[in-house]
Amino acid sequence: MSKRNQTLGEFIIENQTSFKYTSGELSRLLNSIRLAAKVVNHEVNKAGLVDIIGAAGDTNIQGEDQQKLDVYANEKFIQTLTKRNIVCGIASEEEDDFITINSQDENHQNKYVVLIDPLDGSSNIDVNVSVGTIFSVYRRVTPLGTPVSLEDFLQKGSAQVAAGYVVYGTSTMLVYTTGDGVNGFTLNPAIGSYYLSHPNMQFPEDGNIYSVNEGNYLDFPLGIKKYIKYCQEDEGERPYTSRYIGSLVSDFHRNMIKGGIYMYPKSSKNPKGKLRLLYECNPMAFIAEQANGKASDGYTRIMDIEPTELHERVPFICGSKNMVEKAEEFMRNN
Ligand code: P6P
Repeated sequence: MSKRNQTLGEFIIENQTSFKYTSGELSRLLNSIRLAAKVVNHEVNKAGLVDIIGAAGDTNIQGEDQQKLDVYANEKFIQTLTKRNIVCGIASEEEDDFITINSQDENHQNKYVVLIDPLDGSSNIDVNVSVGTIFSVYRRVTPLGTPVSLEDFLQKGSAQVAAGYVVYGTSTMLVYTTGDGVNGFTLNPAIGSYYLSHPNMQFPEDGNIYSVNEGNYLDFPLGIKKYIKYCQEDEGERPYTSRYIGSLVSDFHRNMIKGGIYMYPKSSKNPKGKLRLLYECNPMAFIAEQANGKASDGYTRIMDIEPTELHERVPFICGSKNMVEKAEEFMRNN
């Protein structure tokens, strides 16, 4: 049972009995993410004041300019998860390959792997628009006592044991699920504690916000074009409004509170879509479904997609159930 203004630490302890695995490690894992998010939040909030923004001069596997905050966030989450000696491996958008964590786990006894987008929406950093961290947690599937392998990361989203995001916005929030609903915690920066501010978050079944980069409209599949026109049809009054921040975490968070749909379809520039299945779409899909929403690639449930490679991309449609189902209907019929 959640109590408003409970701290995140109290909430984790109170609810760990509802978690079906040995929840001690998972609680410690969530606590390490909580700490890393506070450290990253501190840097994000002062990015404009110190010379930490701007490209780090390097590019990640996606061929995208790595912003210094990307690099910083990646290092902090990896460092914190490693120090807590909880996970056996980490995969990150900022790392070409997965990282085996055996500095303190030389016997490979840790059960969990974490996949993370350390700073999503980083192109917004230099223009002071909110960005986010997205994480996904699995139990390893290869035998304890052996080094973690790619197989431990290439699991369907339906096998996730936890997923969440941090949104570094007007306030910093950590929103996560362990499969028993979605809860949102707001950071009080003055004392460095997160407080339960959004218990049992739910997507409204319907909404009137659609989030898509309409600059790519001409390149979208016909079904998406027709769904966008359906949203824009003026049936006596404009039923929908377009809101697109260019930061998945922020668009998703707003849509979950107000009702809406987020779409990143495939296009000639992104023939498989732009968003990454393992550390963007799967965790957001887990959260969406736990909040009575829906997530698909237009045809298939995101969490049923069998991953084949660490950084694979998929088209992504996610949000209020009735809106996603309407978009899927247009995709099926065109
Ligand atoms: P575009 C950020 O790079 C991101 O992965 C999501 O956070 C965001 O929704 C999307 O890409 C923005 O992409 O092509 O519209 O700028």
